[in-house]
Amino acid sequence: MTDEHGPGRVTAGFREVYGTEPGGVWAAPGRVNLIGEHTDYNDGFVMPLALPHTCLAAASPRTDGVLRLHSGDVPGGVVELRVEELTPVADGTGGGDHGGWAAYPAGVVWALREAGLLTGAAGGAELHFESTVPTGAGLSSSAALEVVTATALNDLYRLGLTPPRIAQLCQRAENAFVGVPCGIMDQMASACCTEGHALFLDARDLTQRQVPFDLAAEGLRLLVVDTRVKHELGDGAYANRRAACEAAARALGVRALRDVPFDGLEAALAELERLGCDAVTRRRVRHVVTEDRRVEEVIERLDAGDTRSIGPVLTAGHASCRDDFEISCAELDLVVETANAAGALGARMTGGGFGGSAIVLVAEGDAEAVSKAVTEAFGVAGHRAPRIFPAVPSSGARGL
Ligand code: GAF
Repeated sequence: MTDEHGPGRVTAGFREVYGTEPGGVWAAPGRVNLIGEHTDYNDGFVMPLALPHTCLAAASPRTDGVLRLHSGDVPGGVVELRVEELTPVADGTGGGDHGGWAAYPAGVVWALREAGLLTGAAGGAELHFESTVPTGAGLSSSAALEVVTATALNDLYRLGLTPPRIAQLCQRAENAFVGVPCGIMDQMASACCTEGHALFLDARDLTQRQVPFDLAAEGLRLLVVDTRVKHELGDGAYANRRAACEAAARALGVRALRDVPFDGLEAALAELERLGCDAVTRRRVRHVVTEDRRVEEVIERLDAGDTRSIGPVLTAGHASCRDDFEISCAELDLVVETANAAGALGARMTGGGFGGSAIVLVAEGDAEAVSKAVTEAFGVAGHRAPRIFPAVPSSGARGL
């Protein structure tokens, strides 16, 4: 990372805002998900990798219980809150407006307090953030903001939290304080990924395996294509997908859809039909169960040292997101179709859907032609030009 976007710049930003030197500087990355979409809240499998793009925080503790938050990326001044007064949106007290972006770090402080980790007068802090994770691109800029906050406070207050525990507290912040019903993938990716690896995660018990993912050694590249669209539909539709999955699991008498085995899928779908469950919900179930299987397939192929062969599995994952889970959109479909027609090995949407980004697996020698084909297709369709960059598997949250 160049110092232009590194510790020097965020330290200077902190100094300018607060007039003192920070106690330290921390970084937490955004992510792309290689495979395993909308499986995390079904207790299933995911396989994200961290991007080189990070949210940086320069921070110092305070002893008066005051929390001061400032972003170098968002216009506006310092947001000042009292730790003991932080109130989640979901408790019915009407504390809904936490000031946009500041709700994420404030929610993390709230979650630490609720867990009994910040007590008494302690727990105040001053933080200044600067991020290179594109926002609204489905690349987990919010999780990066949460995880960098928790990682900084963990060190400043010597809380002794492990990266998975940090991820859980950040998910709690987002679910209960901000009010977004996300799963655990993004926070785990930001907290736990390591350079040169994808993270194979079991979202039920958080067991994880770092899977070597050295694309350059195999003459491959993974491109991120940020479509630069975010459809309004997204927010309510995420909660709606989650509710449908949970209802189907209840109807089947299992704890989560992860408990429906791949070879028992047809029987489970027939049982749901018999119970009067609608065709849409049955398609949602089929996506989740087949997607868990695709994660296992990708793992098997990577373990066998055959990265190229994961391409068709990625493309099949996209078809399932598009047709069964219905979370794609015209722009994402256009990336996948165009990239594959132009010689990519496979492509799919990544993240929550309804816009955001796609990933494209491509031989290094074809990367330019594929990028050009996608950009041209966007021009012809009248879409804004997409932003395309390589996903280099990078490190999770850390002190700098
Ligand atoms: C979003 C959520 F935050 C994740 O938890 C996950 O469900 C993902 O959408 C879809 O796989 O990024």
